[in-house]
Amino acid sequence: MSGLWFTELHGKSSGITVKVKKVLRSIETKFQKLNVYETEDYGKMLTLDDLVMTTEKDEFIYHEMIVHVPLFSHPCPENVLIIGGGDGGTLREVLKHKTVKNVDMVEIDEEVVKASKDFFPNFAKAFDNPKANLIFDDGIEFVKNKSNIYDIIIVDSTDPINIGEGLFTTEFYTNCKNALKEKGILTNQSESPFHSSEWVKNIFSKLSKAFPIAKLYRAEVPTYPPGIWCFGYCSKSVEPSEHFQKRRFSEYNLKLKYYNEEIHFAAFALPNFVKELIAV
Ligand code: AG3
Repeated sequence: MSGLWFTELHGKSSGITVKVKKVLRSIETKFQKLNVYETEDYGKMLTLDDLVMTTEKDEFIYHEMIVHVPLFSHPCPENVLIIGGGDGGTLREVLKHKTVKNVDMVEIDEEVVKASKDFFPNFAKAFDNPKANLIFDDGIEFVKNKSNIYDIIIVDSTDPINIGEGLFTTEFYTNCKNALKEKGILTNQSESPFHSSEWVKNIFSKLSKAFPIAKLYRAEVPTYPPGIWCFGYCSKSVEPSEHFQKRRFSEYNLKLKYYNEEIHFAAFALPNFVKELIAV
């Protein structure tokens, strides 16, 4: 294979390889290695510590799913907290909801936001919205000792290694639960059951310890570790299928590329090997 290629290894002996037209940024931030590539097939691509975070071509799948499943389950989401999500894709989707009055976005690494502003205009436009309140801080510290504040918390993090690790503990999830109001909902990215089954199992077991309602739902993200990609859904009282906000969903009539009413329900249907993985 001639030319420049980026490879993310999934384990030791397989992975994803993408042909690169141009390296747009390559820096070590205070927290991690950050790269932006112009790729042949996926548009611009952001990687952190050589893990694919997002690409222009397939970002809609992950961002729509981590956002609209909880926001169209909640009866009236007004105050939202995003932890991580520095590229702005999650924020952009949250701001499509007219009920939302305020979004706190707590990102640890300013350079991720800067990269988004420099290279991903379709994400970064969200930062200019007056409802968006950007905070550069450690999400783990931010949620400590907060009680009854948010309707929705979305944890849009990297993998459970390095700086991401603390966002996958029972203590952190319990702090999130306390920061949520009674009808509050948390979603997070919960990895690939095909590729990293132990992570999925651990994440789910911790989420279920912290919340009375804990579920996994799924989507397919072509540039992430293979097969199914999981999201955690947790709440103190709001069950996603029972509470689907049909009227609001129809009224908004959002032009989305992945999420729709059927997907809202179907995403919670899990293959047997995943059910077995998370069975207690
Ligand atoms: N969050 C990253 C999901 C994890 C991807 N893992 C991997 N490639 N090994 C995405 C941030 C998008 N806002």
